[in-house]
Amino acid sequence: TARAQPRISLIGAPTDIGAGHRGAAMGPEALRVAGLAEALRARGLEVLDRGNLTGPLNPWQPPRDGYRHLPEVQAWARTVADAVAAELTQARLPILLGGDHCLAIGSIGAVARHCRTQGRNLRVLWLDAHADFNTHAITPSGNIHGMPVACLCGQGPVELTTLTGPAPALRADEIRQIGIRSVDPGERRLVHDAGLVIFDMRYVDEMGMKRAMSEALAGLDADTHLHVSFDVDFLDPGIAPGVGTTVPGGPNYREAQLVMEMIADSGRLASLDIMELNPAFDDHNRTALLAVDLVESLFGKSTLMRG
Ligand code: B3U
Ligand code: MN
Ligand code: MN
Repeated sequence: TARAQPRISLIGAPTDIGAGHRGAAMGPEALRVAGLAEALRARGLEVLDRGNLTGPLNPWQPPRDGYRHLPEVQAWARTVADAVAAELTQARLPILLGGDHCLAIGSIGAVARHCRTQGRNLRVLWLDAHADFNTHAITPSGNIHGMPVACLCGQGPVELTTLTGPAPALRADEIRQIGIRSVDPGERRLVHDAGLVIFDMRYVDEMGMKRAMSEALAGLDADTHLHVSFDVDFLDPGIAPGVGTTVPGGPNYREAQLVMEMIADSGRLASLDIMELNPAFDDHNRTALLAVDLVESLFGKSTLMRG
């Protein structure tokens, strides 16, 4: 049976406030130039581009007490949370165009709050080279884009852990991480102690992406809200050079397509972040075009009628 087509809202968050390199602030425009809205409309989806949010400029300061730009990150994440919440209230599917990954504290915080008030189950798929589970005590950089998962799970500064309500916004058992291949020494213990379920590249190498994704998507029910937080550095740098922190050995094109197709087949996708795209590192917008291609598959482009 045909499912109702989601009504999509694009929300630009042009900032690199939580990153270690400048340039992710140009991500939203690069995704627009690569034709994101047009590609989704060509799939028959209704798409509204809400334009860009605004927030503090990047003061480019060293870390203070283990955090770079904490007040500015809080301001951006709050604005993102409000914008995402407004779309969910209108039963629309928000796509956050990052911007660096610290903003997922806002988007996922809003999604989690929405699910709690609606009594819906929540599953977050975190596609990333990094676990993003650092804290001020163990971060090698002070960059808050390395901390959003910890913050969402209640570990972090009160300014970020209670952004959208009482901490924790998320339970670790609601998250599945895929593609992980860079975890800092102190972070290793934290993700273990938190009980995060991680399908790292070792797992993908041994078991295959199909198995990893089947397990990551297992247990969704008709009422589960599925949120995908797609850090573009998830992809192998050979196909996706346009990110600030490349890590070799990521999913190739076929594996990435399979990830998106299996999510599409679940029929549960209800919100999405596209994060860390950095046009300053890209080659003629190649990585943005790839992200658009993958998002088309996420919305069912490559799915044949089966059975
Ligand atoms: N784990 C490192 C590097 C990093 C995390 N996320 C990104 N880079 N994009 C850190 O600084 O926390
Ligand atoms: Mn990330
Ligand atoms: Mn990353």
